[in-house]
Amino acid sequence: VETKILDLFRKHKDDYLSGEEISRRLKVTRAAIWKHIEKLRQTGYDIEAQPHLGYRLKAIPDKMIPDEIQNNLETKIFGKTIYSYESTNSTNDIAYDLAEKGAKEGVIVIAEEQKKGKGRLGRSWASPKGGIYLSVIIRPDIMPAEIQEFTLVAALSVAKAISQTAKLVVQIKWPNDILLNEKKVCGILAEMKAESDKIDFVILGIGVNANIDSSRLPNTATSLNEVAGSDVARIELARSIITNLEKYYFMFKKEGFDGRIRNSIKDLSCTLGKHVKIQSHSHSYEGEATDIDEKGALLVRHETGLRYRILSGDVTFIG
Ligand code: BT5
Repeated sequence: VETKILDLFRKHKDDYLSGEEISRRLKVTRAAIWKHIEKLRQTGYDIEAQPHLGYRLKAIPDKMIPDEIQNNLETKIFGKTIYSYESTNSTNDIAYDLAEKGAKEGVIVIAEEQKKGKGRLGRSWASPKGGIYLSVIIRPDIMPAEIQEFTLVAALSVAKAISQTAKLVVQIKWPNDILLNEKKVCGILAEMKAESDKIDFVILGIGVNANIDSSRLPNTATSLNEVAGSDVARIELARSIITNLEKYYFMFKKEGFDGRIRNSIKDLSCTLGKHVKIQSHSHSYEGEATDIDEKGALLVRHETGLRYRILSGDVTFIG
């Protein structure tokens, strides 16, 4: 019923709707309507009540409410089910559990904040309120070694979403970062459950520093509102992230990585052409980053002419 009430408010933007009218349209009693309005208020909706006039929606809360994200969400499967949390340890952990229990492709978990946000290799991800913490379940038919491609597909999707909604110019730093003004504004963590040659599922975890004061972030980080000068619309951004994720995931399934996706990633890359140092497992490599290959690996040419193909690692720019 709450979703239906919200739909009515949306259709009659800025108008008052009498309790009688809502009750007639939704075929529930006025007392019940009042209760649902109270519930919406508790969620954070600012609903004004005027004697003789009725109810009016003054403002929606700045919260990642599934109903708001799903409103006008034009996807086939991504985001049709969204689990949202005010606070949780890690959205990736919740999505992993759901996937193990059989949750379908496209199911999404979001949180306002994370207590134990995870980066790669046991590192932590600062996750204060104001950011976007989102994990999506996918079940691609690929080999475990191909997971790197999905990290890049997710990075491409988020980069497009940020430029489309916040109108900011961002770049992809191989393998899993999005940079804004040369500082990290988003990180991607892809986790999977796989047998030797088959993937059961992949969790794509995305953390975006949307509206966060930089004092709450590491020195190497920035946030969208810091650069934009005002808060960005988080719901719109989340909706765009989900839409782009589905778009590029479907494109991946149809055309593979090596084609439009790879080209777009290369276009947005700030890694290519740079002199880089890469720490990968126990090895360290240095040289010029020359290409991202058809499997998402980074190709590096050392000054001696030696060439490396690197699947994952931490990149630092030199000089
Ligand atoms: C990442 O790891 O960049 C992956 C981050 C993924 C976070 C999402 S949020 C939703 C989902 N649920 C989770 O629990 N995780 C995912 P990595 O490349 O290892 O980078 C981690 C490093 O980035 C840290 O060691 C810090 O130096 C830095 N860092 C930590 N928090 C940051 C933040 N909020 N913004 C920018 N940099 C940060």
